[in-house]
Amino acid sequence: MLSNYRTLWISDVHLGTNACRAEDLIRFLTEVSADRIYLTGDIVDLEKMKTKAIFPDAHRNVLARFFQLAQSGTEVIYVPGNHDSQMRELAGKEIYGVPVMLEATHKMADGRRLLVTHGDLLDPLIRQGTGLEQFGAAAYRMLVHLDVMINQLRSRLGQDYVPVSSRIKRRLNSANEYIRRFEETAAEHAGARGYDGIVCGHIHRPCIRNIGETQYANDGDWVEHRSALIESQTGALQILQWKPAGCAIETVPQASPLAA
Ligand SMILES: [Mn+2]
Repeated sequence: MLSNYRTLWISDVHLGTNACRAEDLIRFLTEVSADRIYLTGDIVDLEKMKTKAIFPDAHRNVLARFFQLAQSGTEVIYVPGNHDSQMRELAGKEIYGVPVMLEATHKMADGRRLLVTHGDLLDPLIRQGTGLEQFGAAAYRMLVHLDVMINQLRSRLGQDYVPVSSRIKRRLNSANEYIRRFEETAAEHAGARGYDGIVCGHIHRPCIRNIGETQYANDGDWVEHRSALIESQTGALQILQWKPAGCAIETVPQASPLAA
């Protein structure tokens, strides 16, 4: 059964690495359609491909699907991230009907304006207080990378993914502190520029919450969470998660803010 949404945001697919859950994303895209799709960065992991490049059929099929959608009436917009930052040089141009933009402004059904950006450009804006907080940021980035490596190993062994580090991440207070600061910085940045909210990816943590007056939304990733953000036809934001076990899409309850 195909659900058609007003808008769909997908990021952090990391095509070109074993960590990418390309088959799941293809199945997800057969169940979900949207009038407009934002590809919000780290779609192809050109960074990792510099050292080791894989590109199996499933990965090609994901790209083919996006271009096919763009050719057949879906508005597809590509906002590159830090792992596909080379594509930022194509900003202002189109690839097979997909415009490339450094950032985008999304107008919601209710008229609110959201800044759409990958999120890596926010990292330098995050106020780094103590050494412990700086450690948290570094530890978090390392754990995201660890997830990718464990996942690669397990898929080589033919086992499904176990998000070991997501448990560690949740327990690591300094990493939680980094996430909280990232989310707050994102909302502050968008608010200061006159936006009603922000949609980003980058930290691999799906979330929808209000921070002050500003809407913060993160579409997650297709390495660990297999998640996407949608705007319904009536303008409600929601996170969808693909559950490979049941081949089903579940809606994720609004993420509770992390403990301060
Ligand atoms: Mn990123």
